[in-house]
Amino acid sequence: MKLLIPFVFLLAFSASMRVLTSQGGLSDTDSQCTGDCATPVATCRILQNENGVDGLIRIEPASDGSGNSDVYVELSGLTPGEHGFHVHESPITGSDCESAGGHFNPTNEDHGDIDASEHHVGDLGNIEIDENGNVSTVLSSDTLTLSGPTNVVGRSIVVHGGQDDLGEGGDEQSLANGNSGPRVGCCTITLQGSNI
Ligand SMILES: [Cu+2]
Ligand SMILES: [Zn+2]
Repeated sequence: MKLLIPFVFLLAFSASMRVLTSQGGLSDTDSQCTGDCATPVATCRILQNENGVDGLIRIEPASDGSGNSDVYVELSGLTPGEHGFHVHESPITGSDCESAGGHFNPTNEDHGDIDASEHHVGDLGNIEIDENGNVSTVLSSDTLTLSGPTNVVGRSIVVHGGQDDLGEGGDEQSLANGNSGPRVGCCTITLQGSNI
């Protein structure tokens, strides 16, 4: 009995310490998770250019746990209809959309639609512009990411003046870039710290 009392006391003491430690641990984790632990979000801002195109694109991991990336697109100043829309391999130098280079294609595939069995990682298909020249849509890509070999951060997004033939054009250019026409808007993709 003499030994039992200190033992019980010790047990109770160590249990209360565990609770304190775990509470402290939780709040520590919270305060550290404003940076690396938070959901990564990347944005790409098209500043109004001589074509009159501007807008914002935001990329973030899909919240459904699918591993896809959601691409939120809000653009204005475009001509109504379908416009090719892609991630290109290089950042934009100045305001020259030609500096974007070719489509981002780390897996060395042919050009295609966003959900085709074969397509460039950067292929996002066409975006549909309404009669007022605007688009507000969300695309879902199962290939591009914000880390690893298919990371698009530091690369660029280009919106084209014409429709992407999605690799079905029957010529060599179709399998390279979808014959999407001139580059009417572009921006460099940059990583934001957090979406909180
Ligand atoms: Cu393009
Ligand atoms: Zn492509």
